Formats: sequence, structure tokens, C-alpha cells
Amino acid sequence: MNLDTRSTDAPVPGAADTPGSTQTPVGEALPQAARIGQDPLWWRSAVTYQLYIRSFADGDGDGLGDIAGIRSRLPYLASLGVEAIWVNPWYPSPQADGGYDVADYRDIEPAFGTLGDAEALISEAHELGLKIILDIVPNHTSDQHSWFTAALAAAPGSAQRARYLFRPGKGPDGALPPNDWHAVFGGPAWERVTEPDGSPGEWYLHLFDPRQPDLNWDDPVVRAEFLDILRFWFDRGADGFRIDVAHGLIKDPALPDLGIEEEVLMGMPDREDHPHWDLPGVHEIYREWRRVADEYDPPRVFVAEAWVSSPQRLAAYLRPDELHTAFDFDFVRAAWNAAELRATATSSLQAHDGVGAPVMWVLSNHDITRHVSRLGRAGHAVNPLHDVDTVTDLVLGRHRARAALLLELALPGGVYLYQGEELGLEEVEDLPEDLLQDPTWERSGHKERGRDGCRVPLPWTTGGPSLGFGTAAGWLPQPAGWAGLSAQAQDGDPGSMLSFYRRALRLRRELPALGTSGGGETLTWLSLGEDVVAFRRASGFGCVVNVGAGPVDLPAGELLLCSADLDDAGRLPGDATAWLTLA
Ligand code: TEU
Repeated sequence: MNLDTRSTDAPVPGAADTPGSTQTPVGEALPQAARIGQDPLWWRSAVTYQLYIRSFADGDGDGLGDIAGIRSRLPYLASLGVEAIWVNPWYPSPQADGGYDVADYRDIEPAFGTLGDAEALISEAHELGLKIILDIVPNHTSDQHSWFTAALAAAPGSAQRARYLFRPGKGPDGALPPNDWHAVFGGPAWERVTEPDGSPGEWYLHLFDPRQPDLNWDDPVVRAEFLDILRFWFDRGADGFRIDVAHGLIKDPALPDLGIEEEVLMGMPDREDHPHWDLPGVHEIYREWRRVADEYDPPRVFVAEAWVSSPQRLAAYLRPDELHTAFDFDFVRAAWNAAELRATATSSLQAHDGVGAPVMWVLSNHDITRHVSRLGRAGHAVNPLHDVDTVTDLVLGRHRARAALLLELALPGGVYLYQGEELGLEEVEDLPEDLLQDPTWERSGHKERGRDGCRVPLPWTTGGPSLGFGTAAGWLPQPAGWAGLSAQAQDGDPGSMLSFYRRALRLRRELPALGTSGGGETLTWLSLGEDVVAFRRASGFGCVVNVGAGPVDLPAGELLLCSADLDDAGRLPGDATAWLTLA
């Protein structure tokens, strides 16, 4: 596609004009929570807070976060000003991959609580006006799921094995894997089983860890099971689902070799005709899911985690009869560079507009290096999601993180925040090797440390064995400096990151140009200099991001919020964002 990266005053489509969308400002007098609670299109513009349950708050003192911890912190989330929460997988699981190895999709991991606790959390969130999104993992189950243990006990060719992707090996004794695919966490994507009679047997596919066997989505039993799981949680009040690895469910039935010698850990699909990422067959699955979501009142919603090769391929998941939203990972990957940020926002907005869907902007999640660290890397020509760079300037990173927040909150669409970013937490890059739990560490042969550094338990207070995370030490240790970054330390300090997040989120709710359901709005880029990303939205709202090092003049207007103090001449300093009402 032709990306318009010029800094012109040409209008760019923003949130789309879909048949169901509303352009009327909804209930301005109501508190945001009530407003969101009543708006069936809340998902088009909501700010959603991601809860990595293991690391959010530990209610029972076992070192692991849990539902009791979340319930105790709901008032904090409501006062932060978010409108929805997304909870990472909380189902019974051996925790081989932080809960993304699900053993039972209709219950709660005992270490996290009970089904009753989950139901209580859902209703308490709703009482506070917060929507709640759960996480569904359809690409694979745990190897401890009853389906997989049954498959291992059954014979090759059985109905039980047909739910997964079992194949004979290659070579005279079948001792070689069926093809050359690599697992995302490292090593081959196939594991050989021992048959019930003790002989070496078939192989099964696992695109992630061997303890996460891939399901066979060509089996109607698998399809029916997941429709029922959706209903199970929708019936209990869940407002929607985040879909894990939404682009991975269908594989080329010929299972052709990839022909790639070198492993690309946590890599991106690098070609449009990839044999196991983003195959056209996934779309029929989501059309079926959409019909289930639409049976409910209000309709339930989906957000896809889909790592695909272009904004157009992402938008294909968001056609009106498919999913509602998807994370915008192009924005996550964009370098701190005006041309690149503008090009990324433009292409994302245009592609989404083509299908009438809002963009979901993201800076961090539980899989990628925290953005305070990414934005604090020396150079910033690139913005690696995983690599560790020894030169990280956290002061600069936090400075830019504030600017980046105002940018994403000002763009049309919704925003996902990752727990702890409101405290300005950095990636923890020096966790002792013997504590690392991400399967990537072992599976990569200790080449990649993995994602534990963004999953360290949150600091709530300035003291205690885990800085208020719980009454005991947390499952990963926190850096000493996090006492000063705790919610307690930042609460009431007007200059803190936490206060800044609260202010920005409040203003987003109050300004008529921002945080509405959208519909037919255009965003107009303004030319304010080579290092400046600037745009105008409805009602004369303006956002100016200075990604350069030196100060720039602001356009005439009333300053609403700034991520840093203006200089003595009233100019916007480097690495800062201003919100204004343009004159
Ligand atoms: O992540 C999917 C994942 O690992 C992608 O980052 C991957 O690089 C991509 O699919 C390749 O195209 C999800 C979860 O967010 C993660 O925590 C889990 O470990 C993973 O799925 C397996 O369930």
C-alpha cells in the first residue's frame, strides 16, 4: 500500500463511519464509568488496563498474584480512570507458559482462586462501570488437558488424536520430524510421543512449547468446543475475549517445509503465504465466533492478538462480520521518529477505516520489553521488542513514555495499557538466570532470556517483603529502586508518572474530541517541522509530539496538557507532547 508519510494538511480517515456507530457525545454529565457501561460501542474508544494476574496483586500471600488481589485493587483501577480490564489466562494450568497452557477452559486455576471468585470479580468490576475482557487460548491446550492425555492414550488415527496435529515422522524409522517448522520459543515445532505399547510413535505439532500441543481446527469437535467455551464465560458476564495467537489456528494441510535454517525466536510472519501464520481459513472461525457474541445483549466483543505482515492483513480480521478490534503491533514497533510514527498511524488508520474498525493502540504488554526501557535505548534508530541493549537511559525513557502516552491517547480509537506502565516501571534486565521462568530461556538453549523482565510483580507500597504486592516475597524479585516507583510513593505527588496518567486519562474523558465512540471523523496532519508529529481532531483539538532533541514552537491556542514543562520562551522541549485547543 502507498503510505502517505508527507506532513501535509490532508485529512486522514479516523474512526470510521460504520452503520452502527454513533456521533452523538454520549451522556457528558455522567461519570465515565457509567457512560461506558451504557454505551454498546464502548469498545471503540475504551482505555483498557491489562492485568497479568500472576504479577498484579497477591491476595493470599503465596507469592503469586490472584483474583483476590485484583478485587482488592479495583478501586485503584477505577480511580486511575480506565474503562475496562483485560485479565490474562486464569484457568487451571501447569503454568508452563504463564497460564497460556490451559488444562481446563471452564474453571479457575486454584492458585488464582475459584469460579465463585471470578464471578464476584466480574460483578464488582461491573458495579464500578469497568468492562472485563478475558483471554482465550484457541491455538493450543496444555499437554495436561484431558483431550491431550486421551490423545496420547489412544491409537494413531483415532478421533482423540484428530483433535491435535499428530503425524508420522520422516525417515525410515519415522525418527525425523514431519517438517522443518520451528517453535516460537526455540527448537523444533514437533515432539515425538511414545505409543501406549512403549514403541516410539507419532509426532505432534507445537508452535510454542512442547507442553502446548496445537489443536486441529479442521476438526468440527474443536470448533464446537470453543463456541461452548465462549458461551460459558459470556453467560457469566464476561464482556469479551482477547484471542491469543488469533493468526495461528489454521495450518496448510500439506504441512510444507519452511526452508528456513535459522530460528527466528518470537519472530513475525515474514511472508504472506506462510504455511502456519495468517491463513485465510482463520476468518471463517471468527465469523462463527462473532455470531455467538452478537447473540448477547449487549453484544460481547473481541480483540485479536494477531501478528501479521501488514495493516491490510490485520484489517481483514476486522471486517464487519468478524472481530471487533485487534492490537496494533505496528505502532509498538515504530521507532521514536516522526516520519515513522506518522506513517504507522496513517497506514493503520487507513486500513482500519476501510473496514469500519477502530485502531487499538498499544505500547507494552506481557510479551515485549517495557517501553520505558525501549524508548530509553541509545540511538533509537530501531525499537527492538526483546533485545537487551546495555545502554539504556531510563530518565530519557520515562520522559518519552509520557510523550508517547499523550500521543496514543490523542489518536482516534482505543488504547491498551499494561499494568505498571502508569508507575513508569522499566524492564528488569538483570533477573538471576536461575529464577527465569519463561520457556524461551530453556528452549532457546539460553540464547534468549525471554519475557520475565516485563512480568515482575508490581510495587504497591514503599516497604514490605514484596513492596505491597503481597505479604510474602513475590515469584520474581523487584529491583530496589521500585520502592520509589510504588503506587504509594507516587500517589499524591503531582509530578509523578501515576499522577500524570490520572490527569491524562481524566482529560481524555472530558474532552469532546477524545474518547468518544467515533464515527466519520477525520484527523488532519499539521506540518510543524521535521521532528514533529502533529495533528488536529474535531473541536479544534490539537496534539503536538516533538520527537527531536531541541525545542519547537507550538501553534497558537490554549494549552490543555503537556508531558513536560515548556521552556522560558513557551516552546515545547524535545521528547515531549502537548495537547491544545487550537486557535
Ligand atoms: O503470544 C504470541 C507470541 O508469542 C507472539 O509474540 C509470536 O511472536 C507470534 O505469534 C509470531 O508470529 C501469545 C501470548 O501473548 C504469549 O504470552 C504466549 O506465550 C503465546 O501466545 C503462546 O500462547
